[in-house]
Amino acid sequence: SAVEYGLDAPFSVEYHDSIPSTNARARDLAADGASGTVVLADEQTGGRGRLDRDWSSPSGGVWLSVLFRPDVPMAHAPVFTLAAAVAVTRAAREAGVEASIKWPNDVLVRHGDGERKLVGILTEMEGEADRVSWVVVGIGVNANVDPADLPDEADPTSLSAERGEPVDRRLFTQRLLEEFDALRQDPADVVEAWREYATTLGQRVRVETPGGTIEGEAVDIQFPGALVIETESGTEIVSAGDCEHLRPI
Ligand code: BT5
Repeated sequence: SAVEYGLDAPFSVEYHDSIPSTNARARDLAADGASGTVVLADEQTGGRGRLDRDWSSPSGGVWLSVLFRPDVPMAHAPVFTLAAAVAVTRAAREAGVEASIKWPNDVLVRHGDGERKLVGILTEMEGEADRVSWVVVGIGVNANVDPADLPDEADPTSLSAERGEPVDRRLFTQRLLEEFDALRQDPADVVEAWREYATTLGQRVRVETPGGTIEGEAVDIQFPGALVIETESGTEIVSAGDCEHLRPI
């Protein structure tokens, strides 16, 4: 059944009860020349994560993709993943859920020593090196979803599970999009906002990259989104796109 979204958002919103993937739909819209569009769905039947992993998207979530055409070089596009993480963290905290960010693309809730995944973000883009043609930022929020219906190897959680009651998805999505819209206009400010909510900084981490494993202390994040790691043999800088897996150690 259609959710009464009635969003007053800074984007035009295309709503679907069910769709294979909002990112795939947004890419199609990009190919047709659209911009400033949000594709929003109650359920996805073919949701995707990074590296073509499955993203489980049952009814009750906030599965959305923002399509826009920023005037930035391709190499700056990762900053929009950070912007999305900050925006969704702020919206979750306003909804009473103490979310924080794990580099590069997860928003989590800590429980004792453990971390449970609340949100995943997938940014896709196309264009020339000196200017992107379009960016699609896909944000998957386990909103009013029972974590038991999500793959348990990911140790998932949801807004409703954390709150003990459902969240108003319209309000939540509206706040998320307002925050994202403000941040995407000032990419230079995003990194500082990100640091405020990051769990990763100060941790000892192990990062799998195509070039091998990097182990050390995560000390900072650099514009547009690379992680700075102090290892025994010196400083390593890992771009978000090169991170296959990050584990606290
Ligand atoms: C991500 O990938 O975290 C990015 C997910 C992006 C999803 C959004 S939803 C709207 C838009 N449309 C799409 O088709 N995608 C975007 P990654 O870091 O690769 O994490 C994927 C892994 O998370 C999977 O291998 C599972 O282990 C786990 N997982 C799958 N579904 C989950 C869920 N709903 N909640 C928590 N963890 C999940």
